[in-house]
Amino acid sequence: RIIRYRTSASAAVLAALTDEGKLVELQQADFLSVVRQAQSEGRTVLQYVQSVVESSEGRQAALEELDLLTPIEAPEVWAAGVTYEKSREARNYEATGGKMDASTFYDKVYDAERPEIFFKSTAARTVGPGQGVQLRSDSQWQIPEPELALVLDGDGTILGYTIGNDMSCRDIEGENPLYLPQAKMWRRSCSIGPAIRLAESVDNPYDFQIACRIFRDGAQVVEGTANTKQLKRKLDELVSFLKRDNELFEGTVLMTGTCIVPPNEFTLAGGDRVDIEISGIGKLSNPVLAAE
Ligand code: DO4
Ligand code: MG
Repeated sequence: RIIRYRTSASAAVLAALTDEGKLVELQQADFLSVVRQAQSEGRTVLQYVQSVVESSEGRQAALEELDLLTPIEAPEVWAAGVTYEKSREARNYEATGGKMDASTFYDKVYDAERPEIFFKSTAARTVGPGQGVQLRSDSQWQIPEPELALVLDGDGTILGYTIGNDMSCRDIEGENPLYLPQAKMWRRSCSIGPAIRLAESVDNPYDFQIACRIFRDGAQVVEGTANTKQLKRKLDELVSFLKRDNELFEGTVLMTGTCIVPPNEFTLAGGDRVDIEISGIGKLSNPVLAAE
C-alpha cells in the first residue's frame, strides 16, 4: 500500500506500508511519480516498490498511529451509481416516497448498457483520513456512501484501489433527479483514503469485503457489510464509459457505487464519525461536521 502522512515537523511524506506493517519512506513526493519511476525502469509499480522495501530498513508502523493525508491529490473524482442492487432499492425508495410499486429510471439504469457516472469532486473539495466531511445546510436526510474507488492513470489503467465516501443527500436527490449535482457535490462532501492498494497486489478485485460503521456519542448506531462480488458491473466497463470522449487526468479517482445504505430512518448528524473499512486497503475514518 502507498500512503501519505505528515511528520511531527509537518512535512508530507510518501511511504509504502506492507501487510506485515513495515513502513518505508519513498523518495518520490507523490504516487504518480512512483508510477513513472517504475515505468522508466521497465518494472511494474509493485516490483519497483517491493525492491525499495526490501532494500530499506524501514520501521514497524500501523496506519492508526500516523497523521494520514489523502494518498493522492486527485485532480478529479468521479462516481458511478446504482451499480449494486442495494443502491437501486434505496434510490427507488427515495424517488417513489417509499411506494416502490412503479418502475423507475433507477431500474432502467441498473439494467441499461450505459452506467450512471457523474462528476463528484475536485481536489479542493476532497478530504482525507481524519478530516471532517461536512453536512449540507438544506438537507434533512444525509448519509455516507462507502465505495471501492479506483485510482486511474491518464489512459484509464487501474493503478490501485482506495476507499471513497460519496456523501449524499437522499431528500434532495429524491425530490428531483435533476438535483443530483446538489445532492452529491458541496464543500467536504467527498473523502478518500487511507491508502492506495497497488492493483498488481490484488488477485481478485471482485472479492473486497466492505464494512461501514457510524458512531454517535461513542456508540455504534449503524453497521453494514457487503462484498464487491455483488457489483453488477465490471470495473473496466465503468472506466471505459468514464473515458469515452473524455480526457482523463492522471490520478483521477473513480468511485464504483455504494453497496451499503443505512436504514431509511437514519440521517447523519454533526459529531458523528463514519468508518469505512475495505479488506486489504484499511479504514477510512472521518468525523462529521455540522453544516455551516
Ligand atoms: O443517482 C444515484 C446515485 C447513486 C450512487 O451514488 C450510488 O449508487 O453509489
Ligand atoms: Mg454513490
